[in-house]
Amino acid sequence: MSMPDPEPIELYRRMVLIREFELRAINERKSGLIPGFIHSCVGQEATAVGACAALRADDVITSTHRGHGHLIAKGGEPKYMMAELAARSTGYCGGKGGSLHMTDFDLGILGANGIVAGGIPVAVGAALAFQMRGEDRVALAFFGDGAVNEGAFHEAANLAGLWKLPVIFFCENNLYGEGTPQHRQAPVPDLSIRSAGSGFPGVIVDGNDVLAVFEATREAVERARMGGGPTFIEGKTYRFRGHYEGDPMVYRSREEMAEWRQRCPVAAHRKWLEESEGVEPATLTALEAEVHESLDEAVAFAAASPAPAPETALDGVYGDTHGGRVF
Ligand SMILES: Cc1ncc(C[n+]2csc(CCOP(=O)(O)OP(=O)(O)O)c2C)c(N)n1
Ligand SMILES: [Mg+2]
Repeated sequence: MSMPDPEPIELYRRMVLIREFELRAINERKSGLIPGFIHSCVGQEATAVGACAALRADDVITSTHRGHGHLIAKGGEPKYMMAELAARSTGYCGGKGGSLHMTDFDLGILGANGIVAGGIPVAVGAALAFQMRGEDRVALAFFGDGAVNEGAFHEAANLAGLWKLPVIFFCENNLYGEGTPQHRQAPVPDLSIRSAGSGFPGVIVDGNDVLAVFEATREAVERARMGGGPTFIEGKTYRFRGHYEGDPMVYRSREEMAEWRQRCPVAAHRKWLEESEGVEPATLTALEAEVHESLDEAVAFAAASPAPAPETALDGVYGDTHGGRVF
C-alpha cells in the first residue's frame, strides 16, 4: 500500500525542530554544557524530513556524522539526544557515545556513524535480513557526497543491486566533503549516475524541497517493498554552517553561502504553507514557540542529569546491552 501523504504542517514542525535543535546545541556547546564536536545539518532539514516521512515506523535508517536531523525525523527524542550530546547518563548511549553514535533500535535508527560511508553496508545488511525473512520492510542509508567515493559504498551498492535488496541509498549532496568541493573529489557532478554500475536507478531531487524529497523517496520505497530493488536518490542541498562548529570555512565564498541561504528549506516550506495552503502565519508562529519550549525542556533535562558513573564504563561495550538507550 502506498504511503499516505504526510501532513504538510507536520513536515514543517519536524524541520523547525531539527533547525532549532541544532542551533540550541551549538549554543549549549558555547555555554559549556556540550563537550566535543558538532557537525550541524542546518540547511539540510528537508532531506531528513522528506525521506523519513516516506518510511514506516518499522523501516530502518542508518545515519552519519551529520545525523541529528535524521534521528529527529525518524522519531528520535530531543531530550535524550541533548543529554547524549551533554555526555549525561540519560542520553541515548548513556552519555558515552556522543553525537556520532546515537542509536534507537526501537525507532529503527540503526545508528549514526563516525566512519564516512560506514552506515551504508549496515543498511544493506538490514535489507538483506528483511529479504531473507520475507518481511516487506525497507532500509534507507543517509550519506554525504564524500561517502560515494568510498569503497564501502561501491561494495554495498554492488551486492544490493545484484540481490535486489530493499534499500534506498540517500545521498545528501551538499557540494563539499569537509573543505573539498565536489569538482575536486569526483569526476562527475551528478553522483546518482554511480548507481548504473550496480544495476539500479538513480534520481536527482531538489534536496531543499521537502515535498519533492518525500515524493522521490516514496516512489523508491514502494519499488523496494515490492521486490524492485534499490534506488539511489541524490538530494542536492547545502550546509549553511561549517563542516564542524568552529570551521573557518575558507574554502567557500560569502556569495555562494548567501545564494544558498536564499534557498532555505524551512523558509521555503513556510512560504508554501502560507501561500498555497492558506495556513495563518500565527499558526506557524505558535508551532515555532512550542518547539522552542520543548527544547528548553530538553536542555533542562540534560543539564539536570548526572554524568555516567565510572563503574558503568564497560556497559554496552559488548553485546548484552545493545539496542538503543542503555539505562
Ligand atoms: C573513512 C573516513 N575517512 C575520513 C573521515 C574524516 N571525515 C569526517 S567527515 C568527512 C567528510 C565527509 O563528507 P560528506 O560525506 O560529503 O559528508 P558531509 O560532511 O558533507 O555531510 C571526512 C573526510 C572519516 N570520518 N571517515
Ligand atoms: Mg558533503
